[in-house]
Amino acid sequence: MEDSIAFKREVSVAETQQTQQTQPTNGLEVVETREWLDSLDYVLSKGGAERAGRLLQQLALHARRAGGINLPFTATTPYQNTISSSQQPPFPGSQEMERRIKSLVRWNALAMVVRANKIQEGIGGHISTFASAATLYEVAFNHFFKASNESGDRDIVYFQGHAAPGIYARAYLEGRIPKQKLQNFRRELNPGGGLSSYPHPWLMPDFWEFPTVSMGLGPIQAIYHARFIRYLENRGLKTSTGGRVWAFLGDGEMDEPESLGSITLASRERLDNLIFVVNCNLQRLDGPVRGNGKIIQELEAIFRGAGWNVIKCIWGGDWDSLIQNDRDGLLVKRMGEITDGQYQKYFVESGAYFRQNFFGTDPRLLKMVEHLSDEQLARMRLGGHDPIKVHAAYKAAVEHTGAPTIILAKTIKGYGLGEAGEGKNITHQQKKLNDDELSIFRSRFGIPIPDGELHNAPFYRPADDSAEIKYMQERRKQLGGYMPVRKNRSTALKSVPESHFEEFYKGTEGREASTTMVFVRMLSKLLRDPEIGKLIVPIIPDEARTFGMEALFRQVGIYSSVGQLYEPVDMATLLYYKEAKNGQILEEGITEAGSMCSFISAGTAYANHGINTIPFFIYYSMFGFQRIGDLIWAAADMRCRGFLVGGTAGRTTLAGEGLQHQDGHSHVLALSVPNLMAYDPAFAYEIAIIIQDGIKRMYVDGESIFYYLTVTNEPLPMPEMSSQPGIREGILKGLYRYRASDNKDAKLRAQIFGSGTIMYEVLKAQEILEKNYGVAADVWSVTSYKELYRNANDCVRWNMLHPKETPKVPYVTQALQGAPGPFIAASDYMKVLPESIAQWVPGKLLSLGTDGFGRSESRVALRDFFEVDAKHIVLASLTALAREKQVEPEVLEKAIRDLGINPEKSNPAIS
Ligand SMILES: Cc1ncc(C[n+]2csc(CCOP(=O)(O)OP(=O)(O)O)c2C)c(N)n1
Ligand SMILES: [Mg+2]
Repeated sequence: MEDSIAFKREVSVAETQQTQQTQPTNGLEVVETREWLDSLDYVLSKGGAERAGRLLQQLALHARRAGGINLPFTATTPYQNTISSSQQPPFPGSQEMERRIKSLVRWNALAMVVRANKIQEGIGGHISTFASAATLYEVAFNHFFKASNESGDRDIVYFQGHAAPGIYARAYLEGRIPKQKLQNFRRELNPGGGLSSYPHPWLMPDFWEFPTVSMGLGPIQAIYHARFIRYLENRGLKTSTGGRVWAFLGDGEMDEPESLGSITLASRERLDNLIFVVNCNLQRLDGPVRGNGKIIQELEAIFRGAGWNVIKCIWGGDWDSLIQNDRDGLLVKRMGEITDGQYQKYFVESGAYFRQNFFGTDPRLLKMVEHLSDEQLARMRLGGHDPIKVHAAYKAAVEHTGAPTIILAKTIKGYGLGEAGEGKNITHQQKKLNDDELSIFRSRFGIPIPDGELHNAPFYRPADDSAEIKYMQERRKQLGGYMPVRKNRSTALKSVPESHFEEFYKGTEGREASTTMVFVRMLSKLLRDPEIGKLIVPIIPDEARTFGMEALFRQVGIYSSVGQLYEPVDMATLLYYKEAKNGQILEEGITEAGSMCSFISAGTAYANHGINTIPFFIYYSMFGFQRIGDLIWAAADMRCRGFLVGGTAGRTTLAGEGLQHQDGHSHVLALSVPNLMAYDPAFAYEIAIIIQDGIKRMYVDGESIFYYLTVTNEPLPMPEMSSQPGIREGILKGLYRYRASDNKDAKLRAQIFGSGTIMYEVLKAQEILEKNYGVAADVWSVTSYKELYRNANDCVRWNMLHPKETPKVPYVTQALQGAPGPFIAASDYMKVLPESIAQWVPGKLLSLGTDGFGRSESRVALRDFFEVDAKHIVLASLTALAREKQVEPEVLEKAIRDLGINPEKSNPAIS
């Protein structure tokens, strides 16, 4: 934080120096300056911009050598358009027609929000975001967004979440969304269906592709998506090229760490297929983005510094002649002095105020605008509202090679709302307009709705054969079709090869292996498969060695867009660090957020690119849900497929690492994601069954689900899969009897649940119970509490709604029916996880889990501390029996002593 404040100060100091030092102060200097500028103009006109640029560089070098002049570092350029009026290309369409279409879109977007709130007070919605961005979108829709291009590829567009009403309004005019749905904006459950508040592929799977409304997730995803497209191309999985990724963003949104955190990846990878368009309306929700500074300059400095092509689009055509005549740079100096807060004031004030406050500081400035009336001055358009300027910026962006582009377009928030909110601090929340305000807006944009009908803010769509509708349809036809459109563009896989999994059914014949090792071996086998091998995308945030995955470096290579330009230090070894242009592993470095974005790109490629890539993102489980939970939520919304693999998981299994690393709650957090399958397997064969079924369900059957698996680093012998009937079903549904007690005649019986590596503690407890306490316990492997919970809830709900029908019995109840004795659960996760199914267990459940902070210790000590080791499982089992009066309290007291448990030890949940 401190850094960024310092950086901002540096920028504004540099800016001030730039403007102050370049101003000539006396007569001779003025003449001298003129001469130099004239010479430069001559070189520019004769030799072009490149020649002039070289000359300036030579001058700077000469100045340094000859006079020791070090020009101050400036990350910014003057507060002007990057593309001057003389450089701007002619507008390729009918400006008048496009203005009329844009007005129609504006009206319907506004009407949608106003109507929704008239019908239902407080339903919400946003008018001002789209109002400021309408030109930015319309120019793109009419001239740039390619639904398919010459080589069969298409553009990918991340629409700013709060601009959704404008995107719906356009789709309505295109005839893609019926009026009834527009009427049900934000009321999706109304008869006939409605429209979701923001872009949600889950809710509108034929329309929206990317959920962007959680700010910052759009920009980071766009970067990784653009890079993933290159990955697909370089690996030969995608033949067509030329599609671009556009991300439309708010200037306030750029404060999110995710917005800026990965921008150097884009320049490092030379992603000239990526374009950010930042709508710089200078406002966010509460007020100005940078009242005391200038967001455009700040973002320019950041992105130029990161190696992006920056295009500023600040002033509209109304300013052209003033800027051209600003030979002494007075105007540009004044433009650079004004803070954003003050610019916002100009938006709401009169032309007279603008004249006096902005131009009035210097008589020469006042003279520049003496030919303009106050009204004309007040209407001087900004760059982001001028289609010619916006078109010029987009054209330059798509033609730029070698680097990504960011367009910084200055606009007014709530543009067109006038007194109802234009440029005002309250404008973000504005969703109601009175009749007068509606009338002014209607007249300003020339919508033919009579006064008498205005009150209800009716939608307006001209006939299909009207000039406007025909024009917009034709433009989209030329660009390959409508946008946004989401659909599954891939063909389902035919089957999942079972042979790769069979080895794991057999177990390790006494050898010890961690489930992480098992998983890596399985992945390595899948990578060799002739059909799906190439589709697998292993993603790692700099933890491959932690997970024992380094063998894959050599096997499939690490993706690098430039290959390997150096001789790796370990070249002589078998498993050297091999980077290659067609490398398959995405070794992302230390960024779980970036890795998750790659996961999303790969997991949604079936829809976005028609390619069934299967991502496996393996990471420290602690840095998943709690670190990047919002991206996982977005992945769920996007119907993303693939496997999230939480490595070295468990609160007591990852010894030594301590509080920040030991994960005892990711499975609790996983409960919150509706379409996520979450498994905590104990054995190799369970992992094999789960992954095999997962690939089938996602890529053969096309289900909109994805997976979370935890794997651990404790080496243990992996048993063979038994041939008991229903074992596969049990593994997938979440529970099966792993080892029944042989002693069927015992008087004391218990049922114990184990999962993950705690399963081995449960098995030890089973032995102790039988040997020392005469308790015959059956051991159950619970692979997924989440699945059991979901299934049980489903049954309860169905039974409630169908009281006369035969009640459905939850799977967990069915499976455990008739199992004698109390139930005990032990998990390396919080107790709430087993407790979540307690009411459906046919008997009392006593749960052991790892509530509390982890700490640095050995596994043995940690399991004792968290009370999940064999001795605590024995005690819990005896306690459960005592509750049922089958065991005397004295037995418990003795057991505590015999087992070496300190009853006064501190409670791990709050220690
Ligand atoms: C992560 C996150 N935090 C907060 C919000 C709430 N929010 C919605 S819009 C908004 C202001 C947006 O300002 P800006 O990015 O400048 O967009 P504009 O509407 O001005 O184009 C905020 C804070 C959100 N949507 N996402
Ligand atoms: Mg804004």
